[in-house]
Amino acid sequence: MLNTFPILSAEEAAELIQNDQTIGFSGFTPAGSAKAIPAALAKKALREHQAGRPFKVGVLTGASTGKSLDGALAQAEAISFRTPYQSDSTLRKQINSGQVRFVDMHLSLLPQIARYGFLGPVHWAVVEAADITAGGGIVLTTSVGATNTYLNLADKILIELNSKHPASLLGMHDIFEPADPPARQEIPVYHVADRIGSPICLVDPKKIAGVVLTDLEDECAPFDPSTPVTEQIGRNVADFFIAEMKAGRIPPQFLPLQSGVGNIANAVLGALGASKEIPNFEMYTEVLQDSVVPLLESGRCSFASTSALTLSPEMMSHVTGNLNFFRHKILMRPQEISNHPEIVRRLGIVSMNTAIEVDLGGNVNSTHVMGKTMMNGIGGSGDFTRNAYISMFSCPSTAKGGKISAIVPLASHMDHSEHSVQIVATEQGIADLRGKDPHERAQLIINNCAHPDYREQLRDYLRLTKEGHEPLSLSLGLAMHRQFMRHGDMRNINWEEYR
Ligand code: 0RQ
Repeated sequence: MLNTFPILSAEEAAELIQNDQTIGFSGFTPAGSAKAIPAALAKKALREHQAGRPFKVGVLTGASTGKSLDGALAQAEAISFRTPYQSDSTLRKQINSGQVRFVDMHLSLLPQIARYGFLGPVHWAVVEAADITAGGGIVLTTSVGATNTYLNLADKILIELNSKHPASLLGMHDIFEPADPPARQEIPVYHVADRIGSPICLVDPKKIAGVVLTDLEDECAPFDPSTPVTEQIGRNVADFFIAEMKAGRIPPQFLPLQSGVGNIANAVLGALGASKEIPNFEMYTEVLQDSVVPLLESGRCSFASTSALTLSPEMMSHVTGNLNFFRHKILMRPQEISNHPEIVRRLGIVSMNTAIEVDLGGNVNSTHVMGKTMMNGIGGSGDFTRNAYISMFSCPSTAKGGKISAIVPLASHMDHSEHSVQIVATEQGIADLRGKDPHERAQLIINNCAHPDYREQLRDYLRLTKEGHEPLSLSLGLAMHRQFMRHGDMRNINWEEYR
C-alpha cells in the first residue's frame, strides 16, 4: 500500500485544504476521530489569520470529537459551520455567541441530508484508518459514524493511518449504506448481531490525495466517578425494569438496550449490570462506554452493536489486546444503521437517554440550558426515543446545587415531545407516563420525580392551570426559568410575581 499513495506529513496534508471548504471528518465521539490533520489545519488557520487572510472550514463529523479536532480548530477560530453534535467547551461558546453556525440534527438523518446536498459539497473526507489496501479498501478504527458516507461523497480523501489501532480491527465493522428512495429496501438487521454489509469502506483509489502516518490514542475523557444521586438513578431504573419483567411487559430474555453518553448513562448501565434480577442483555446502541467492557467479559452483556467504542486509552488497549474475544462480541455500524428508526422499532429497543429538563406534560429538553444556551446537541437520543419500545429519560431532579429544578412547568426548549417520552427517572423515583392523560402525567412527574424542595410550588402551578386538556399557563409556564434569571434560584417562587 505504502507505494501506492503519496505519504504526506500532517502539515502537507493541511496545506491541501483551502479556506471555505467543507470537510467530512471521521469520528463519532473522540473514538476514531481524525487527529493529526485537524491539529495541523488549526495551526495553518492561525498562520493565515496572522497574515491577515481569512481561513475557516465547515466541519462535518459523526458526532462529537476530541481536543485535536473540535478543540484545536475552535481555539484557532477556524470553524465556520458545524454539524451534527459537539461537546467542546470553546466550540460551545462560539456556537452560543453566534460565531459558529451549528445545526443540531438527529444523527441517523445526517448521512441522508449530506447525500442530498443540504450541507453543500463535501470537498474532503479526512479519515482515520487502521489499514488501507492498494485497491482502496479502508479498515476504519474505533468508530464508523458517517465516515462511509463522507468517503463516498468527498471530492478527495486524506487518510490518517494510525498504528495505535491494529490492522486486525478488520472484521469489527459492518458497512452498509441504504439506497435513496424509491430504490431503498428494508435494512435486514433482524437480530442485534446480524451482519449486513462489508467489513471495509471501498473508495476510488484515485480520490486518495495522501496518507499521513500517525501513532495517536483516541482522546476519550474518563467519566466522573458516580455520585449517590447517579447511583440512586441507576437503582431506580434497574428496579423499574425488574418490575416490567415481572409484569410480563419485558420478555424473560430481556430486550436490547440503548444508552446515551455521559455520567448518568454510565451509572445506569453499571446498576443494570450489577442487578442479579436483570438477565444477560444485548445492546443495540450508538456509543459503547467503559462500563460495558467488563459486562461483555462477564457475559452480562452478551453482544453490543454500536457506532463507536468510546473507551479510555487503558480500556481500548485492553480490548485491542483481546481482540480474539471481543471481535465476537462487538460490531461497529454506520450511525445511519445503529440509530435507524426501522431497526429500533423492529428490535423493540429499550432506550435510555438524558434530559436537561422535563416538563409536567412529559416533554424533554436535552440540549438548551434556559432554552437558549446549547449544551451538546440532540445526538442520537431522538432517533431512539421516538421509535423505542420503552423510551426513558433520566436526570438528577435538580442542577446547580438545587437552585435549578429539572422538573419544570414548561420545557424552555423541546427536543422530545410528550408523544415519545414514556418514562422519566430521577433519583427521587420513576414516572411511568404510558396511558396517562396530561393532568395524570403532571401529578406523577411531580410526586415521583421532582425534588421535595419543588413539589409544593409545582402543585401550586397545577392548581392554577386546572382548565384545559394540558396543564398550561401561557404566562406562568416559564416563570421558574424567569425566577432563576432574576434571583439565581428557582425555589420559593411567588407565582403572583409572574402573572
Ligand atoms: O454542568 O458540567 O457545569 O457541572 O449539565 O450534566 O448531570 O453531569 O449529566 O454528563 O449526563 O450530561 C443532557 C447535557 C447531561 C448530556 C446532558 C448541567 C449540569 C452539568 C452535565 P457542569 P450531568 P451528563 C447521546 C444521546 C444529549 C442528549 C442525549 C447530553 C452538565 O447527557 O448532552 O442523551 N445529552 N444524546 O449542571 C442547567 C439544567 C441542567 C444543567 C444539567 N436543568 N439547567 N444546567 N445541567 N441539567 C449523544 C450521542 O448521540 C453521541
